[in-house]
Amino acid sequence: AGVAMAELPKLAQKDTYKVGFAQTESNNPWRIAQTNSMKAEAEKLGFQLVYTDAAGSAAKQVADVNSMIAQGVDVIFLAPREEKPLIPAVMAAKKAGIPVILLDRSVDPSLAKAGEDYVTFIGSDFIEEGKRVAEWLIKNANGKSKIIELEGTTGSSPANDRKKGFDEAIKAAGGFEIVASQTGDFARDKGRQVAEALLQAHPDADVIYAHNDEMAMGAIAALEAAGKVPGKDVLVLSIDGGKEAVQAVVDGKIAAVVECNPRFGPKAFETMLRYAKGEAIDPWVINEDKFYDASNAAAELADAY
Ligand code: GYE
Repeated sequence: AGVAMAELPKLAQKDTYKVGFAQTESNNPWRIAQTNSMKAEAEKLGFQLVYTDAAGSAAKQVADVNSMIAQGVDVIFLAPREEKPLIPAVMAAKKAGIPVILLDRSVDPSLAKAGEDYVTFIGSDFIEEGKRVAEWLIKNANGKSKIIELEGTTGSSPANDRKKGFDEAIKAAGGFEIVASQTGDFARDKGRQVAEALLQAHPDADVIYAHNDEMAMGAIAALEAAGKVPGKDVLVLSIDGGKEAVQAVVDGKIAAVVECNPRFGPKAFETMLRYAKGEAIDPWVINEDKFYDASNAAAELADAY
């Protein structure tokens, strides 16, 4: 390996760029809002956007990145579906001299490093998100204690970290039990099916913590189908803070939501242009998340994506 290989590829300063955006899937409002934000910002700047949708397949996403490399894009924004399978894509781009910026999800830090293999990870602190949900529950449980956890996509950084942050805080607090924890793949229908099965196995569960809004909405459908009242019999907690979920907080069906804002466009392109200028970029460009519960949901509804 030559010296150049050890270094992050540079990005030249130009009037316009051909920019790749490798999206992971488009089956939920969060993803659609993110894609729209990226497209709108590229258009605003007059940059060409090469957009791909991996349709929920890490293998397709690797192929999508390889095709962007073949098309000679200047830079690649990658939303890696899972932490490990996208490593070869990051390395292939690096080898081809194309800088990669990770959006919204990260890769396994023991296998690829910011500032070395990719420029930076732009996104939320998922451990903190899980912890904030747990802290709200610890304060507001009112005797409820048996938790069903609906995990996001197995092997994805938000699923790993939202679980870690929540589980550790819940364990440290004492008095709670996670009676079941299973993946719903960040998807509404899968979340509904898994919640339905877990509610049957654990009829005394009185809290559902979903790693995203889509699964929370699925869980609400499962609760209602089982004749239970969300917000009363069972507290539903979520992460993302889309309009539908914030409305569900207003309606009392979701107890609390940590925001995870999908509007990445302005920050993504600003970071890219700072990198082209030769500015030092932090290994992690952290997004700040708001928090919604009954105290502020109505006032915040208009701003939710
Ligand atoms: O919470 C979820 C989406 O990676 C942060 O992925 C993102 C998550 C988001 O499918 O709804």
